[in-house]
Amino acid sequence: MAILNILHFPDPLLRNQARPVKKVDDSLRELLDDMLETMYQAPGIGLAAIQVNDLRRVVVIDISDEHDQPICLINPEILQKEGEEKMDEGCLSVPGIYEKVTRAKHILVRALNREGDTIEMEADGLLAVCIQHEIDHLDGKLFIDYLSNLKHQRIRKKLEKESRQKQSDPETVKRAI
Ligand code: GNR
Ligand code: NI
Repeated sequence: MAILNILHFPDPLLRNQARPVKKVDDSLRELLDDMLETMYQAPGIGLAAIQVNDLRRVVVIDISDEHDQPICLINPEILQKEGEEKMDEGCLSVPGIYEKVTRAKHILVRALNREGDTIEMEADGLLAVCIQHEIDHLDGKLFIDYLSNLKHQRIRKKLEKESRQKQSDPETVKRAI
């Protein structure tokens, strides 16, 4: 197992489109395990492979407090959406920013599980929000894309500044050497 490096906005790699997985094998299960470990450590309730610079179309989610209900979705698709709900969202790739986003309240999802079986699941509440947020990542989309241009620009400037400060931080320079 390994902790993977999470990319931060405005890294252009976060705009990549993920590619469907053709075969569910041990190499894919290893990625899923590393993603779960990375997500729990962050800590977060979801992670898309794109966020760790892997183009495979997979996400991991666990909204339980005990970190004992991991969900792995491979090639996930939303088959049905119903209703609307506005919820506060955050993202491990946009650290420190929390904003309200409107999404479907209830969804039906089809995906492969880690054994390669096709599964269908219904979700609402936080789980539905999280699944929609993760599938957006697989299509190069971030939750801040739903905000006004002005808010989007402000967030970009704030994170660009933080990233510049990190680059000149003596600890970061030491690690780079
Ligand atoms: O940890 C996360 N919390 C969260 C809260 C509200 C809506 C979506 C999320 S997902 C986020 C982890 C993440 O960035 N996944 O891509
Ligand atoms: Ni995210």
